[in-house]
Amino acid sequence: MNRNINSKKKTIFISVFVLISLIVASNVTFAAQVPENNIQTLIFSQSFSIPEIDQVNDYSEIYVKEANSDTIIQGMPLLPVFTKTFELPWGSKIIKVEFKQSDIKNLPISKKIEPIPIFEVAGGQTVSMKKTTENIFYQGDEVYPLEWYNIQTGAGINKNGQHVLFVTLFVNPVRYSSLEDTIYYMTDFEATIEYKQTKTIDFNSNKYDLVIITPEIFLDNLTKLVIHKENYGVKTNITSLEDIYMNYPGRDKPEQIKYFVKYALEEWGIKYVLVVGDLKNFPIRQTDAYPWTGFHGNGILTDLYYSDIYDSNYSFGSWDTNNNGIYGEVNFSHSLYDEIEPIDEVDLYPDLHIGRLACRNLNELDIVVNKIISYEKNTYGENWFKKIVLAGGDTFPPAKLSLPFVYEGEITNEQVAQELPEFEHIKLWASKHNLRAWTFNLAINKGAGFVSYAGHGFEHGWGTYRPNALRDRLNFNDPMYYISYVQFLKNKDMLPIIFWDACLTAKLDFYIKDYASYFKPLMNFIKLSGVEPDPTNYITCFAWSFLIEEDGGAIGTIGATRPAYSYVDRKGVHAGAGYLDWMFFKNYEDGICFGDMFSQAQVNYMNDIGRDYFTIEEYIILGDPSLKTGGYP
Ligand SMILES: [Ca+2]
Ligand SMILES: [Ca+2]
Ligand SMILES: [Ca+2]
Repeated sequence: MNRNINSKKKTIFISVFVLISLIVASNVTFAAQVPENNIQTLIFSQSFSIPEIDQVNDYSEIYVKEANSDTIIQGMPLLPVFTKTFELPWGSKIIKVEFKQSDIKNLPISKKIEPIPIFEVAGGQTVSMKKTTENIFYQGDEVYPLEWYNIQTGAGINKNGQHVLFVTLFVNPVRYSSLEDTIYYMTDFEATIEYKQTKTIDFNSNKYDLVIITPEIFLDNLTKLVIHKENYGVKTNITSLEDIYMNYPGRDKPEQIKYFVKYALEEWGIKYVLVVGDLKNFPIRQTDAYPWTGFHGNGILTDLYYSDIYDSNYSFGSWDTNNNGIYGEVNFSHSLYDEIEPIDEVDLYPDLHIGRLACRNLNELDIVVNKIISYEKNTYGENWFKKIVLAGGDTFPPAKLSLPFVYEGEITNEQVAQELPEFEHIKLWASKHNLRAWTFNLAINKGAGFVSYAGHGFEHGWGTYRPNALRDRLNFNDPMYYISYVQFLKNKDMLPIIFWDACLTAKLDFYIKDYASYFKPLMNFIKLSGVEPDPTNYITCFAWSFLIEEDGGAIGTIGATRPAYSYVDRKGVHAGAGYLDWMFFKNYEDGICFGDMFSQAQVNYMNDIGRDYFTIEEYIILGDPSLKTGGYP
């Protein structure tokens, strides 16, 4: 493969752009000239207010005004974090980091600092949150977090579609000793980062914008979509899987596909990859980053594998750096601090945008292709588009060990709503008594550009609790929605993009035994029959069912291939599925493509919180990533 690396002009352009954008950001200075040895320097400083201490119930809560994030390690103390992300030109390598903090001061505290809840699988179906100071940290003499700061790098695309190196500083302005009942804090710091350019690639060949990868059986029926995309100036290539398997190297089929995507990125300058087929027709990567093995599957299914091409050293991201055939390995055997240790180096920052049409057959493909064409042609300027349906309830009622009167789904919905001030907000909330299967369908039938549901989810539907429910299992008193209700959607051409901030809705390997786990008689019947069901006999999952609904449904959905967690309290959304949900809508702007919104949500998540392998990998797009939201003018 010939790589074009001689585009000096473009490299200079990007350096200048980054220089300007960073100087505009507060408190950042750059060396004005590039010295001869090519080493550049970035200096960033920040002051912090003195920490405020609040006593809430049995715990102390710590606030630092300038902090923009929190610690998120389950079972450990909840402390403020300050994060700052820099975008360096693609190919930059960090040579040196210097971090100088002010003199450290301390304050005594009278109550233990509030622990972060532990998410546990409870009742065989859903996940509960448990707050406890059982963690060995609370009895020990360590100071937490262990360091004043750490730094994270990843190679990916930014909001403007440029390939960059993300460099994020995570600073802990407050550290805590439980044994001494004391917090230690800084009032300012200065960080100096030296870096130099080690590599360049010209990603701007502009031969194609979009590559559709499909098994041959779907080729002919995709011609219509290619013509439509070309008509709107989206240069589209279509390549068959059979071709890729003949011509590209790789240890297995997903790796061959990934090498082809890398080729298309470097030689053609593509931005979008659309893969076509369910798991029988198009493979997916299974990774190890799943904490609840055996509970609705083993390992995580993810298409991000195909779009995270480079690691932070700009090498091909194999996701199996120890070469043992297990991808995205992590160590969940909790150390003292309950941290997840990566074993394989996985970058996770997407280098292009990906989505999947999980078609089982030509009939499903034709339905979805027709919907995409009609959506992009007819949506522009329609009033219905500027509405968002926000659905949620009390995701973790007191029976799930959460405080009363904290309605996590509704809190998440509210944060999403604030990101879309120009949209009409249709709130279907358990606390308003208007969240029901029929009100959900009615709201979609009236037309909405987006739907955000935050609550519990299954392979075949959703359900959430009424406020302060005292039961720990959902029942018919709670708002519930099943896959069989999708057929009653008659929203025709008014097709929303739906974010399922919930477990399992995109479990592409859904099969009869998953279903039976909810219905004991069916499970008993399977056991009695003595025949082990075929796990590759896939059933249509909930998120996909909205795309193949002919009279309406959705134009695209985002869902989890495995159970998910969401960390939300009365102060807002901190991590997990809810954070990704919030970031997805935060990235909406007029005319943005579906895939760009989602990739930037992934980037924001990692820059704000860190590499949460579980959440970032398990969420996938079902739909066309190059879909123009709101249609073409
Ligand atoms: Ca491995
Ligand atoms: Ca990457
Ligand atoms: Ca709650």
